[in-house]
Amino acid sequence: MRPGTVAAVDLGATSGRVIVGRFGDGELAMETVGRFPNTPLRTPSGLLWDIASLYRGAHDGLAHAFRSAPEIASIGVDSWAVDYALLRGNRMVGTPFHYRDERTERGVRSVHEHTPFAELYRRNGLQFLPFNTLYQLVCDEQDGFLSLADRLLLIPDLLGWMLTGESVAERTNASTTGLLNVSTGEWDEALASRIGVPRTLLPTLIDPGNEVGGLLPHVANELGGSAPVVAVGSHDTASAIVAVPMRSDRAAYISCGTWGLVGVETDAPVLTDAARDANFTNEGGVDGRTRFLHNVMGLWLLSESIREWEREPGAATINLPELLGQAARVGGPVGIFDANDPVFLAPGDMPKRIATWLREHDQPVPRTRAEFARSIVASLADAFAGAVRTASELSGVPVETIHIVGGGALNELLCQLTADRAGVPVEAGPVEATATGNLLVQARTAGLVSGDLEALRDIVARGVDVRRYRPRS
Ligand code: LRH
Repeated sequence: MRPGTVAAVDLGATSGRVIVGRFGDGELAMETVGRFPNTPLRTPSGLLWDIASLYRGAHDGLAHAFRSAPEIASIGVDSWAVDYALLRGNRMVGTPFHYRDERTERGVRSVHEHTPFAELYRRNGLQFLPFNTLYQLVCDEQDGFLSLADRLLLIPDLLGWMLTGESVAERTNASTTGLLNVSTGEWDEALASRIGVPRTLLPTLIDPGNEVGGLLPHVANELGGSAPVVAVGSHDTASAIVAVPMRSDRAAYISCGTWGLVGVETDAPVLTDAARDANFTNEGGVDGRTRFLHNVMGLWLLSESIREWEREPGAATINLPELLGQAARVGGPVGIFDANDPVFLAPGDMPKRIATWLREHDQPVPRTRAEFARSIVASLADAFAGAVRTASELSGVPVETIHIVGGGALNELLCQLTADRAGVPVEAGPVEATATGNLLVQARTAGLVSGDLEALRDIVARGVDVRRYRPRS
């Protein structure tokens, strides 16, 4: 390992951060220099991302990063998948939609009218998620917006463009659009044109580790420093998987934040009918690996419930660790609901939807917040364990350990119940997996570290205190 410093911009669905990573002495030391909220906007157009405030947060965080570490060798940006901005020349055409906006229902109907899901799966290898980019694009096409644009940029590529003026499509995130051919890793031009997306809208594909470009002069000036933007696994989940300290031939991972992304890493896509029927996805990983996984609803169920309770008149702010402590002490059985049910996707009154689901399925309905939290965590653990089992069966990867990374690694009840339900030990950590994976890929490009993903994972394993949970009978 050669000493050096890189900076990660990591945008999550509820907050963003800028993290400086210092490599040296065989270890990575991370310093969070910027943290900012990501609050979607409900407007007459629909549910939108406040992209200007995200750029502001990233920008100010990077300025702080250069003050703290003027020697920064590169900058990498990652975010949630699927969402994008349309551009014409140097202007954005409107504000990017949030994937939880409900407009995509008609997009799904339109696409499936001419291309059945089984054909889509053969071509793009993706699980059905109603918000996959191609369904969103059909809505833009029908509303007359595609014809206004000359290109589309996924969110991390959009931030990259704001910083450098360069327009590219990083491949791991492009793999979530539905328009990338799962076998060739290239744009599926025939499919794009069938749904009315001109080839010219799709930027040149680049891989993690490739340079996007240098900072625009005014940006370098504002930030008080300069460094190239380098593509990382710009899909946050791709970056997170880089930082799972696992033996990928015998482990499963759960990248648990807003979503719970549950699966295994494989060398090639799994495109069987069984994988399709189980709604497993083949997303592109760093170094050409495949992320064979399933989206489970994740901590969104809990955070959206808390938001609802905090909206009640006179409500106090809810302390999450305290609530989880109370949930852990709930005695007796709680209702288990299907954490994969799409009724839980949209923003809104989550406790009410959970109660309705449980009532309709003759299950006990929670009476207190602690019981709700317990029901959510137990249902997630159930869905996680089921998805691990399915991932293993469909891929042939024997699972001896389940790694939980991301914010969910801090949730002791969730980790323990997942171990219990799966009958497999859980290793929890790192919490900041996404930023870690982002920094590691940049460090490799900068020549600070070398080797394959296993070598990068060794660095994580050496530096992180993993917490172990044995399954209880
Ligand atoms: C997690 C995530 C996930 C996608 C969803 C849109 O942040 O990127 O991998 O499916 O957001």
